[in-house]
Amino acid sequence: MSTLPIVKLPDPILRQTSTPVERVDGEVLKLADDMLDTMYDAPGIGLAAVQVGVPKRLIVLDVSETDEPDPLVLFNPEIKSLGAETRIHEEGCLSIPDYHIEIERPASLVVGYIDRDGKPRELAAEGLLATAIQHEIDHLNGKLIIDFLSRLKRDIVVRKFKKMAREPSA
Ligand code: GNR
Ligand code: NI
Repeated sequence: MSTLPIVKLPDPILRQTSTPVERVDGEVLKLADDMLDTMYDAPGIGLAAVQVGVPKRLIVLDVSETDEPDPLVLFNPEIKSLGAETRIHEEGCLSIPDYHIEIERPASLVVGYIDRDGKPRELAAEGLLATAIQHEIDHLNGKLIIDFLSRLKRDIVVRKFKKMAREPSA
C-alpha cells in the first residue's frame, strides 16, 4: 500500500461530480487500499476518491475509537433513508486544512453500496459514522463543508486558500 497526495482547496477537481465505479476490479481495490493508507496517515476518519484526484464514487472510512481498526470501503454509496433527528458536529476536511465548521445533519441513515467483493449491501449508521458518510457522499457530488456557509464567509475562506496556494509560506 502507499499514500497518495491529498487534493486541497481551491483545486477545481473537488467540484467535479464523481462517476460510478463500473466494476470492482484490482485497480479500484488497490485505489481503496491506498486511500485507507492515506486516510490513516493524515490522519482522518474518512476519505473520498476525488480527494486523491480520482473522481470515482468510492469512499473509505474508519471511525473506530479503539486500537482495533475498522476500515470501511464503500463503492457507489447511495443514501436510502435519513433519520428524522439531527445532530450537530464540528467537521473538518483534509482538503481544507485547519478549518472547522459546525454542521447539522440527519443523525442516522441507511446507505446502500457495493462492497469489496462486488456485492450490493446496506449499512445502517448513526452518530459520527452517519455524519462522516454524509460528508464523504457530499464530496462525490462536488460539495464541500464551506458550502454550508453564507456566500460571503465562503468567499473569504476560498480567498485565503487561493492566497496560500500562491504563497505557501504565508
Ligand atoms: O477526518 C475527517 N474528520 C471529520 C470530522 C467530522 C466530520 C467529517 C470528517 S471527514 C474528515 C476527512 C475528510 O475530509 N473526508 O472527506
Ligand atoms: Ni472532506
